[in-house]
Amino acid sequence: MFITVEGVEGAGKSTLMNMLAQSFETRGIVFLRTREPGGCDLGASLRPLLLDVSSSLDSRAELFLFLADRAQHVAETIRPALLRGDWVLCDRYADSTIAYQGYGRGMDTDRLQELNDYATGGLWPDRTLLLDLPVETGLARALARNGREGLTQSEGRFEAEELAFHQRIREGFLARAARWPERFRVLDATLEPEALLRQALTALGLSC
Ligand code: T5A
Repeated sequence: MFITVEGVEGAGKSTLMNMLAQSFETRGIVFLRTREPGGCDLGASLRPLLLDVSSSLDSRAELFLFLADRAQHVAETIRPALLRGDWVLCDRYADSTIAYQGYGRGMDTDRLQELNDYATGGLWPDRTLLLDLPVETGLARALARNGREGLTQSEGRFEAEELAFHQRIREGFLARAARWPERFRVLDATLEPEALLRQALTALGLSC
């Protein structure tokens, strides 16, 4: 089973994925945990270019770097794991490109869908957990976390965008969830982590 976790900045994806990973281990589910950008060696090299606030990337260059990461990530990591029969739990994937570069940056979403099809060889998730919450809440969480952990803005190029950008992204994710209801499950990310985990497990057809 190929599972992706999506959402706006600070939605709680990493926190939920930590809890899901623990739950899968307890159940004896063999799985691979990965993320984008940066789930393969190529992506690890691209990640600083994509996320560093000091990068000044043209939107199309940004798009193709995300797609290059994804193509390699699928070929090298995700598809082999699925062929072994492992579950794959991925933090962001193609829906992020369509939400951020499409709805956020204003690129043509149908074209982005096609480019993602090409980059991934048509591999789309079996289940996408969309963590939905007001963008102000997510950004505040991300900011508080960065402060607590003493992080700089070194990975904050998208967090630094204006509020309207993040709002368009939230709406874009919700539009995709409405278009593909059999794949998406929209979860209430304002819930406490334990309650959110229960929603996620139910969405994956697992007992709580
Ligand atoms: N991007 C990515 C594109 O533009 N196009 C693409 O194709 C792709 C793949 C990646 C950036 O790249 C963009 C999108 C992103 O801007 P990233 O560093 O990987 O950036 O970061 P994000 O994926 O955005 O993740 P975040 O760092 O914003 O946060 P998370 O993982 O969603 O949230 P998390 O778990 O770290 O939680 C944030 C804080 O909130 C608390 C946590 O303790 C933490 O302090 N928290 C909660 N608080 C209350 N209730 C809950 N349920 C909570 N869950 C977590």
